[in-house]
Amino acid sequence: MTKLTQLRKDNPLIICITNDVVKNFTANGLLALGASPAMATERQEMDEFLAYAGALLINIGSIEEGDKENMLQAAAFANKHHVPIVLDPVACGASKFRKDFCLKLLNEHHISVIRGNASELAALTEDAAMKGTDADQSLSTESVARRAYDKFNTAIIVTGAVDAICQDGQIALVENGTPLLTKVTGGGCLLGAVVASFIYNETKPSLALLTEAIATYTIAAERAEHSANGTLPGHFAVNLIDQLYLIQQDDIAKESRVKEV
Ligand code: ATP
Ligand code: TZP
Ligand code: MG
Ligand code: MG
Repeated sequence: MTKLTQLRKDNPLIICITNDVVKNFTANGLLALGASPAMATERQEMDEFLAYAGALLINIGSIEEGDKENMLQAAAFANKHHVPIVLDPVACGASKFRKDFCLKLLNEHHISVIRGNASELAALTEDAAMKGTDADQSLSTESVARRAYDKFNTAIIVTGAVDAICQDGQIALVENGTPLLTKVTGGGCLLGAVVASFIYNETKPSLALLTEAIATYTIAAERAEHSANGTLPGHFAVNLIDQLYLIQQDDIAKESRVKEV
């Protein structure tokens, strides 16, 4: 059985510490996919939540000073319970505050996957600056992924027109997707949460599993674009939730455009 089918049977609890902009969209996306999201953040309850959670997402999109301790404590409890963590280092190249926090989190805790756009991963790896949350489209996702993997020695997903996934020094490129994902806020944030949903209970996810997660999401996005009024951002966002609900394992096998390099 492939992981999407298993996920829908197991309905894993995914703890999402995420930004204020995308909480509702993320929760709806995960419910549609077949996971069970909880947008819990308070450190006093994290030990109990993470004792039976499948994965933890830490997305720093609207991080404030007072959030740091909750995120660090959640990471510590996730490591204690062997729950995989996905980090989305939103806009970490835009301020020292964000970048220093991500580096501290990565230094002190085991993060299973870092998922960001090319500008974010380049900033985390080698001091490239960025403006706001959007990516510099001229960076090669593949080369950024390789360099980030060499630095952090954990799975890396760099998204863009082509998504590059690096695990165990191997790279897979997923060519599916649509630029409409960049016209909807949370297009990347929901992807991070979908990755967390696929890797539940696996602190070292394989390249194949990460590729399945990205292909599922980006094929659902292509199908959303081709559904009613799907080229309009508002309809596209709603269609994406619907397509995450409708997509089946066979669709992924038939429609994925993946290259291993
Ligand atoms: P940003 O902050 O720049 O919006 P992000 O964190 O939202 O970045 P993206 O890089 O936009 O993340 O990736 C989100 C999804 O959008 C991924 O699934 C990716 O495949 C898709 N995507 C991004 N840009 C394109 C593009 N030009 N063509 C096709 N798909 C794209
Ligand atoms: N501002 C802070 S977080 C956020 C915005 C607009 C959402 C970013 O979402 P994504 O998925 O990176 O486009
Ligand atoms: Mg985006
Ligand atoms: Mg993002």
